[in-house]
Amino acid sequence: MIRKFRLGHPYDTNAVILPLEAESVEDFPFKSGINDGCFEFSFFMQKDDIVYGLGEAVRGINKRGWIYESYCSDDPFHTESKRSLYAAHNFIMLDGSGCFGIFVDCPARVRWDVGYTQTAETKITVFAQAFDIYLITADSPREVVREFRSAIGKSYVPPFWAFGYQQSRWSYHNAEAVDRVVRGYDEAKIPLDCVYLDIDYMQSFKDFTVSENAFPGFKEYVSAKKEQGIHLIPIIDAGIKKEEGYEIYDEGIKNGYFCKNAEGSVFEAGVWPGVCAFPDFLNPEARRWFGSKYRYLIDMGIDGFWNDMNEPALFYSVKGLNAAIDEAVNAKGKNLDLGGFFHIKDVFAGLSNRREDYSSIWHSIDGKMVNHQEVHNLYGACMTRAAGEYFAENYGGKILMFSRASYIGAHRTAGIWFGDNHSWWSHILLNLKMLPSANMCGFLYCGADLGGFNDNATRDLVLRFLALGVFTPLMRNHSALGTRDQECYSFGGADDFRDIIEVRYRLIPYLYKIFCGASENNDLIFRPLSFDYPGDKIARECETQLMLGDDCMIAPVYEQNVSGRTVYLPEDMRLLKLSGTRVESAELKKGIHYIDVALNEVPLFVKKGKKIPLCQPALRTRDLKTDELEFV
Ligand code: MIG
Repeated sequence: MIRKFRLGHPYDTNAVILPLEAESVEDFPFKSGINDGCFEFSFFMQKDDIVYGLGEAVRGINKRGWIYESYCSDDPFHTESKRSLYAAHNFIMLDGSGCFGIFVDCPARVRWDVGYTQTAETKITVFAQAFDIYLITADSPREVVREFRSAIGKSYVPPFWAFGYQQSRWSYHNAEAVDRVVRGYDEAKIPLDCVYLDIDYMQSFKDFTVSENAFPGFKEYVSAKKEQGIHLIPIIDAGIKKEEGYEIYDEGIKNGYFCKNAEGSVFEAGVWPGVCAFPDFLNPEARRWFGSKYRYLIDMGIDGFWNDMNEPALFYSVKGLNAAIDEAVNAKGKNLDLGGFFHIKDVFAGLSNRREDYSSIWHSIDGKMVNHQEVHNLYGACMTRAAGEYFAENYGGKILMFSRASYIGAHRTAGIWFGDNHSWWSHILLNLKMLPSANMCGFLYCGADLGGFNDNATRDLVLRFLALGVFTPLMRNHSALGTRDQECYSFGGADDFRDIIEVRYRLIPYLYKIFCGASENNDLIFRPLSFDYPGDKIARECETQLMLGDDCMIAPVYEQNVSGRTVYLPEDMRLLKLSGTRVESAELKKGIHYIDVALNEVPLFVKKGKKIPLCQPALRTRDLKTDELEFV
């Protein structure tokens, strides 16, 4: 059952599509009240209760014992100490002494104190005067998720080829660099479907332009790659370069499509191209305009995009930078004491993504000026909605789209990736833990940067990361500027990498079926073990394994210098070790086992009486014979 409680006149976020009568928030059956102008409510947790949800967030599948904040943030350090990442996924649920879910439909900041201040209490603070809160009750956590998901609508299904393996880097600077990647994979006979274009394919980082120097004859180039079965996926950033004569900027100015300052001038901040204006994605007309701009690249044969920097990320606001420079100029020649020195240092260090700059942004929504803080968490989602709605209308389901920032609702038109992780072993597990949480919030097409984005990767890390990535709908290896190469052919011994990626291609028909089923039935692809074995204490506490679809369990290796890992089987299962076209199989009894997993193997645990279809691998998804299946 779903009930909806309303305070004030909330902005329509487009998250929930099921029409429901709103009750007054006064009837909300939780301890609640207004504190400091914010709405607060709380529920108690028994010792063994589990709290799930919050989608893309740090820490465990069980969110207890930390404080989280929904405030889309460009933060490349995904450590335990953080409260916010790029997304705002305001769905949380309790499983144990009760079974219910809560969705706070409010695009302003929301704080989730899940037993941080008071161990046995979850306290939720909504930093707004108008919102809807949904209360979902059902008999089991999986039912709560299904019920919630049916209210927010079916999840995005990408084109089939988007289940192939994808290679990215910031950046493959030009056509030669892209060709080297394709050649590298083809020569090593490792499957590949997509190569990514990061910001350097553009002219001076301007959206919807292509550098003639880097990619001469882009349209022909795209179609030549297409013939080879390779999709090129360009990045689109939120900021639009301030430059007279640049069509997008000029049109935005002429039509008033950019975000404003309080006094009505265009809000300006620095990102990659230097000073930028920011499309007012909250304004439906501006959204339609921006969405139609993707056509420039689609007409060149492009059929996939990733939307970046749409929290929005701000390196500096022009106002903030000028003030900082004034302070520095003032300090020149002075004998700065410790306080004085650190003040100047902090002023510059604090220029990026300042809340005070966000507060100075204004949107025009239905003719009304709305402060950015009231809708901050919708900015990226609306950028993606702009593209998604345009694609749905004009290209029905043929375009791959995923975004960095997101809000529930965006799951209907796009996927997400989990942003700038690190080449750290701990981030394999973080990737795993986000998967069921993202699924609860409707995001099915998702994945992390395999191999890790920041820092240098090692061969074993990339292999282990990929062995988890075999199961994630978005299977993309991506890394940052200046880091060590981490393409599958970069480390020597490419055979091991082929063995892993071929397993993915063998599983694609099966994974695609699970994916479409989950979208169709508002279900999860990945579930915590506790969803399936609620009475089993070890399963309930398991944070390193996941149920996959209705037949399988996965348990990737996530530590360095180990020959395998300990796995808990909540029932008798068959262990498959998949490697290239090899399948090793062993029956295992319920209980704890240490299993050996070589660097070129993918372990998969199959429940009794289930069969797993495999096809022959191919170098491209288009060459897969998806109707010639063998069953294990
Ligand atoms: O400030 O476009 O998360 O995937 O490679 C960094 C460059 C901007 C952040 C994205 C990352 C991408 C990078 N971008």
